[in-house]
Amino acid sequence: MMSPDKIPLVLSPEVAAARAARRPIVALETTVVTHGLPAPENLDTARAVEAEIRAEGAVPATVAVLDGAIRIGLEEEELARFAALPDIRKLSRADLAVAVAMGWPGSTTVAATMICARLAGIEVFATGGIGGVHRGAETSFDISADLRELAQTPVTVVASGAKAILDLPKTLEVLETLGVPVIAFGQDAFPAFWARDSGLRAPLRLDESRAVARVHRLRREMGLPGGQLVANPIPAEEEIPLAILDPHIESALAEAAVEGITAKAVTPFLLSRIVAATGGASLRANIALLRSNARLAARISSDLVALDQRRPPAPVPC
Ligand code: PSU
Ligand code: MN
Repeated sequence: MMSPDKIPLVLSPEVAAARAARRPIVALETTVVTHGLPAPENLDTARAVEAEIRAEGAVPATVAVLDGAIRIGLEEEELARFAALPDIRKLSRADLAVAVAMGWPGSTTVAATMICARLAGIEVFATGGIGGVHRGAETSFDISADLRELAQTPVTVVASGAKAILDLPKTLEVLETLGVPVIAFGQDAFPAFWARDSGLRAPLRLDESRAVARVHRLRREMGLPGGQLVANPIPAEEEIPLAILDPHIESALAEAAVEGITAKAVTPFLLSRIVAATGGASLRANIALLRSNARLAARISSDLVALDQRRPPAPVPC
């Protein structure tokens, strides 16, 4: 049984005010800041993503574990201080409570951010790419906890699909097994992060943020647990086609195998190798898609607020 009063959950003044006023809020993860993007672009991007959400009339809530508390919403200086700490752990479902109890600083993955968002009553979350089934999972068993979290925690996650460092067909199969709606936004193809088209068709497609919000509400009313994955393709001007990235992905994977990288270290290792291999290009694309996902998430969150405010029409007097 969840007892929110016993959980050290600290909302920033801005997020607390937004909650009280029932304004739209969008959660943001911090593993992308601490383990996904290089400095100094990581902090610049975090700020730019928050600005996109504000520009759409919503409030950003950046999530992290700091000083023994789950923090929902960080001031700019707090985030900079947090990101500069030594040994920030990458926290997923398994580690979140341990880090809070032990006072370890930690950034939240997609799975952990969904858990924290739900605790804070936030229903929409924007990120870049979700974790998934790694290539070779049939022997390594490396499947991100993000997938099961999508199956059990009622948060809509806006991401540009998943990176092709993963096994995308297997990732889609597992999401289907788990009953997670995978909704391509505005196109038929499942996007592959830097590329708009993974070559795979997404199981579902919606073209409007309002439709995503309606489905989110309907799932709750039907008592269906879990969230939904909204796969938003990178803006066309910024995309890097798969053919250009594939060789870099292959060599990053080979390097990970040679160096014996496993478990939590796999995703950050591959990400850093690909940024290095593509120079600025993949980083610019990464920033563009994060901003674009933040805008879409803000619109979905605003649409949810609008749905909740819609009262049934007054009865016709006779
Ligand atoms: N994919 C990206 N960038 C990221 C991540 C994934 O393109 O920064 C991060 C996210 O926080 C995601 C996590 O939840 O990595 C998945 O890690 P793992 O595969 O260890 O579950
Ligand atoms: Mn893993």
